[in-house]
Amino acid sequence: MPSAGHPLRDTRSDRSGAQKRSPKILGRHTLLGALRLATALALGMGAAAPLRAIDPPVRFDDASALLNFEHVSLAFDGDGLAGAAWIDYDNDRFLDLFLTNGRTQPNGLFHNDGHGVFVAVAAAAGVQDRRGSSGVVAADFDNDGWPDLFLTGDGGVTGSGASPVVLYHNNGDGTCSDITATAGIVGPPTANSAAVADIDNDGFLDLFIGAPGSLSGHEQHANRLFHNNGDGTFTDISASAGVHTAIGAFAALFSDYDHDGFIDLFAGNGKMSA
Ligand SMILES: [Ca+2]
Ligand SMILES: [Ca+2]
Ligand SMILES: [Ca+2]
Ligand SMILES: [Ca+2]
Repeated sequence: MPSAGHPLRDTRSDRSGAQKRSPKILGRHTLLGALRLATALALGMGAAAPLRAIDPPVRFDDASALLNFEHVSLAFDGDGLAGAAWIDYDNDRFLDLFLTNGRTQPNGLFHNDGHGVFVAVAAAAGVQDRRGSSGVVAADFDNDGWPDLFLTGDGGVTGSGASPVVLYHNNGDGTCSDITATAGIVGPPTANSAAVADIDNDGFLDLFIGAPGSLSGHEQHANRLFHNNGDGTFTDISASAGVHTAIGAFAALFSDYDHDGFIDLFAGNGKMSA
C-alpha cells in the first residue's frame, strides 16, 4: 500500500528488496508529460525555448529595422493613427504582425519566418486597403480555426471624413476577404479602437467599436456594439446593451474583472471639449 505521507509513491519492493517503480507512477508521469505537451501546443509554444528568469534591468532593443514599413502619421492633417496586432494568420505557430497606416498608404502584414525575418505579405494576403486605418484586432470570429482581422478606419477623427471599418475573413490559404458588408458591420462616424469578447457566452466573439469623436469639429459620436450571430452576420445591439453613448472612447478593453462569468467593458475617455 502507498504510505500515508506519499500517497502517489508505490513502496512495493521486488524479491531483491529494491524498490520497484509502479506502472501507475509511470502512467501518471506519461499523462502529465502529454498534458504539458498538449498545453504547450495549444498555446503555440511547441518550438519555444523554455522560460528562464533574467536579472534586472530588463532591456528591450529596437528591432523595428526587421520591418520594411513606413507608418505615415499625419494625424492632425487627416491621416494616420497607429494600430498594431499580432496574428498567426497562417497558423504556423509564429506570430505575424499587422500594422495600420494612414490614407493612401498600405497597411502592413508581416510574416514571421521564426528566424528573425519578417516578410511583407499584405499585398498577397489582400489586406493593404489604403483607405486609412487606425485600430486593429485579430480574432477568430467564425470559429473556423483561422484568425480574422477587424480594422477601424481613421474614422474622421480629424474632421476630414470617415474611412470605413473593415472585417477581413481569413480564408486559410494566405489570403483574406473583405466581408464587412455581408457581416452588416457599420462603424460610427469616428472610430479608433475596437475590442473583442464573447459578451453573451454563446461561443462567438462579439465586437465593440469605440468612437472618440472629432478632434477638429469636436463632434461626439456614440460607441457601437455588435453581436456576432454565428452565421457570418452581426447585429448592432449598442442601444439595448447600454453602450450607445458618446463619451469619446479612444481605448476599450474587455475583461471579467469580478470573475462572475460575464465579461465587462472599460472604455477610456478622451473626449474633446468645444
Ligand atoms: Ca504565422
Ligand atoms: Ca476565422
Ligand atoms: Ca457572443
Ligand atoms: Ca464580470
